[in-house]
Amino acid sequence: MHSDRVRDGKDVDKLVFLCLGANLGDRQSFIERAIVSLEEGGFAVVRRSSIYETEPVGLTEQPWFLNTVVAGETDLEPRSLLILCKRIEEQAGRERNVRFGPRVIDIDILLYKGSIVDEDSLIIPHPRMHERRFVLEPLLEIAPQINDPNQTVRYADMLAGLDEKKKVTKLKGSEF
Ligand code: PH2
Ligand code: MG
Ligand code: MG
Repeated sequence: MHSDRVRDGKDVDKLVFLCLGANLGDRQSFIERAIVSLEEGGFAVVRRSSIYETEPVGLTEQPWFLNTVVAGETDLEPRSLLILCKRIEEQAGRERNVRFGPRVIDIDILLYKGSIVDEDSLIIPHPRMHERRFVLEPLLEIAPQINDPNQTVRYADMLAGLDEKKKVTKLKGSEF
């Protein structure tokens, strides 16, 4: 945990991590606009990963995604944060039809201040994050030492042992 904290003085257990994804239209601008809307909604971004171009997982017959992970501070409770994310998705014009299918913007809560949430339609840590390269690579870029909330799994070890070999490449010039 130590080397994560020295980056910017923030303790990763006080941060909230979100994954943003887009695979329709001007993907990068949907991501940038969503980040502005998150800030306006009470989520203060303190770290951003690069933007990654990623091969679709799950439903493979769809355009490639841009994905990024952001870490932030917020006073919003998990449920209120989820409502904010859904509102931003809707305002961006997202239509919900195909599960795992194409979307202008998807905002998923990965980790919330090192805590565990298991409620109706709100499970944190995100139940599929540990098996997704498009989540783990950007996450580890901004929090290389991070563990799961139980402090039993290092996400770096999960990534190292991952079978999923979908392509994930940093978009040039997108580092922060
Ligand atoms: N999101 C999904 C399904 N598949 N694949 C990639 N590469 N990136 C995503 O964000 C993604 C996906 C469902 O939310
Ligand atoms: Mg998702
Ligand atoms: Mg989602």
